Amino acid sequence: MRFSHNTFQRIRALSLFLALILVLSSLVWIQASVSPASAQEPTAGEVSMSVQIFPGDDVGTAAIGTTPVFYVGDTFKVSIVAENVEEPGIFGGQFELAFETDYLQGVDDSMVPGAAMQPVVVAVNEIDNAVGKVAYAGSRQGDLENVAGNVVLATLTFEAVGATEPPEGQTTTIHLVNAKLGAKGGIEVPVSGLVDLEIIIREDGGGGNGEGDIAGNVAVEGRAADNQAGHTVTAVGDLGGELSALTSADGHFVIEDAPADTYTMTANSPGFLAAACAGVVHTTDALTSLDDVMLLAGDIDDSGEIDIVDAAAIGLVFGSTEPGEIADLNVDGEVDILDLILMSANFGQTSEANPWLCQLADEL
Ligand SMILES: [Ca+2]
Ligand SMILES: [Ca+2]
Repeated sequence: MRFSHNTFQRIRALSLFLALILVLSSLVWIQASVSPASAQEPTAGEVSMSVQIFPGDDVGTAAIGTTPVFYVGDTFKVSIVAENVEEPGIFGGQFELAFETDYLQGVDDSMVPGAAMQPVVVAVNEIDNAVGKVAYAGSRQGDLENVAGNVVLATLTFEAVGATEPPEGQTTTIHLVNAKLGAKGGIEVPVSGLVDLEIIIREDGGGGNGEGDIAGNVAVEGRAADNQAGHTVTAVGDLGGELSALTSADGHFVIEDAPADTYTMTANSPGFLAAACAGVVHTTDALTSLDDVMLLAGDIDDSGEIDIVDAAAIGLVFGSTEPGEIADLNVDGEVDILDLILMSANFGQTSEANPWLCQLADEL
């Protein structure tokens, strides 16, 4: 068989075309396989800093690419992270956060340096909830190496105090400003971008007593039913979480949005015998409602036992009209025989012998 000149040219053109496609597609393949790695290795000077929700916290409906949602009363942790720090790394960093005080408050003393920076010299650690500002400056301490990679400079806790919605989708922003990084020797490491954190805050549906809450009533002896404010209820989870709430005047308490866990609940109030209830299984899709508890009067020193030490403690301040005196068990403004009677009637009682039967209804 003999090809005509034309046919030969067509075959040659087709071959070249196919070869070109092969070369192009392999280039695309090389590009595709190289891109992810190169994204993790930016050129020098491309360090960015961001405010991030601390991993592991309950972030409501948040998923990648969506705005985190919290409810009024929630607390959440944020980390300030230096990202893509290349060798030789950083030795210290400073930053400020600006936030809207109508929506957010920083939790006092909650700011701690990131683990990778430890041990660390912290020169500035301020949370100013009046103006909505956080300031931090910390450097590694002593003869240590720089650190590289994604470096958490510090972590702090915010409380959501006001709703950003409605209108739906309205957010509040934690702005990252005045950020600087430096390496050993006092050499500045340029920061190319600062990434803020936007969040949505919603009113809690019905202000508690809803799905995921733990609620009940705590009263103390010797006081009127409408004079039961300020007793403490603590929930300690088997997974290590600890939550607490105070009673309102009618003795009601709500621990809002408690993570699913098995809790030991403890009710306590100064001057009264603490009562505990173990093994409270709580899920986030139901209200865990506990049975009422009445705390016995007279454990002045909070030892878990009403004994001679408590009697002596009342004797020591007998006749006192000092406001807030713990021995004034019935809060009538004076430590007198009525308080001693309340205590003496419980002489010998212990917390252990007087548990909070918080799930009585379930057990019957
Ligand atoms: Ca005692
Ligand atoms: Ca009294």
